[in-house]
Amino acid sequence: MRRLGRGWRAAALLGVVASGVAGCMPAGATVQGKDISGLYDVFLVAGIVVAGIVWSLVTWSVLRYRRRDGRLPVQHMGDVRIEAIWTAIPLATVLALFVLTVLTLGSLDAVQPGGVNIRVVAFRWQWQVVYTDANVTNTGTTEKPLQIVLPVNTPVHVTLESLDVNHAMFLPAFLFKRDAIPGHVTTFDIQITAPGVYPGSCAEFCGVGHDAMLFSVRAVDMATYQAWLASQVGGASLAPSASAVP
Ligand SMILES: [Cu+2]
Repeated sequence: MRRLGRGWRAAALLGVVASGVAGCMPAGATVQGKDISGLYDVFLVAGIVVAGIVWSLVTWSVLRYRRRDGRLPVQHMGDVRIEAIWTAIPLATVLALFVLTVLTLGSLDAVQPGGVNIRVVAFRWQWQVVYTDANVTNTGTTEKPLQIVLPVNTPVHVTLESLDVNHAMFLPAFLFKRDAIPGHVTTFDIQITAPGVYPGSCAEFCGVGHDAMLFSVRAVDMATYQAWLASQVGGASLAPSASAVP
């Protein structure tokens, strides 16, 4: 019994560690990221429950039926009721997680009305953003990585492209990564919920300059965004256009 108690303590410790890890994960600074974060939480809790049940039962049966006098415990071969239960429970669990995943993917791909439009272009080895509503283009350099300025609490329609090889737009604080594939235009929406500067990078090894593909998103209120965008139109800070991209 003393060992059984230890098993329960280990299971409880596992729960505490898993909750701690979950607490360390970013909550998702976008509406879409919060959906992903909610899905992570469901999977984490389901994993803890399943691991707790399996490890407890394994520990219990190992200790309870450990070899003593060579006699076999009572055997339950071909018990249809037990087999039906241990087939139905995992099946229902996996189906529930599958349905939740499909629903979350649907909300991630949903396009909201209104908002602002940007085109993000990845190339070896930098990022370029085109504010298509204002015809403003900014390109990052190794010395001055691209900062994409966006309004908070507004749907942002992003069109993602690559000019050469596979890249990936990765924003850890948004719990978001999307591949940029040459010849394939990818579109998605993000809606940032809190002002701030969110670092991003390329998450697909794309050659020797891969490590230079850093960028950030600066989220500001709508008035600041519009003032900033107006300052960029025809301004001296206008970065090289797409024709300057190698
Ligand atoms: Cu890249």
